[in-house]
Amino acid sequence: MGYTIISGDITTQHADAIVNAANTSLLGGGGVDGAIHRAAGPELLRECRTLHGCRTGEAKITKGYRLPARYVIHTPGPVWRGGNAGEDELLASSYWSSLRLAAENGAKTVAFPSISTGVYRFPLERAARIATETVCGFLREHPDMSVTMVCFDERTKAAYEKALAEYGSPP
Ligand code: AR6
Repeated sequence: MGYTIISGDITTQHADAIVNAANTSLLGGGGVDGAIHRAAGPELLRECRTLHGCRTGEAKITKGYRLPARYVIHTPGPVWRGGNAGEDELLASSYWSSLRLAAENGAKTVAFPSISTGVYRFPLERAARIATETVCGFLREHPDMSVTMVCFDERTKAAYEKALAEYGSPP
């Protein structure tokens, strides 16, 4: 199956690429971003400094350094501002841009965290629905790729499982 939901820590995933829920500076932060930088080592920040940031909803790629993953794809998801500031489209764009960058770099297996649902406060169920539609839509066009959604807590995992059940049959 092309799309799998698990609970776990994204820094231990043996995927071709893991996605980082970054901020627009790409210079690190808390949450999953902090965990990825800690696990990858200081070389990651050094490469990130050469990228000069990234716009919300877009994505940039680096090497994975000490991570088991070959690449890290950094995408700043939207900060939740109430829902009328383009948040839905920007979140979909974060997933789509990350997957397109993975495909362009030959990464066939990609692991995502739940983008924007931590510090950025995007409502979890709404984010899970957007992530599911976007990832499954992409996988239908790229049947050679597979995606794992790595959920850090049970509430997040339950939301992504519910969204997938409502979406219908995965690719
Ligand atoms: N593996 C998988 N998921 C994780 C991990 C981990 N090791 N650690 C946390 N999560 P957040 P955001 C989950 O806040 O909302 C940073 O400071 C977490 O439980 O990391 O996109 C950046 O620099 C939640 O479900 O990302 C930005 O400034 C999910 O990852 C800002 O936070 C996302 O939570 C981005 O905020």
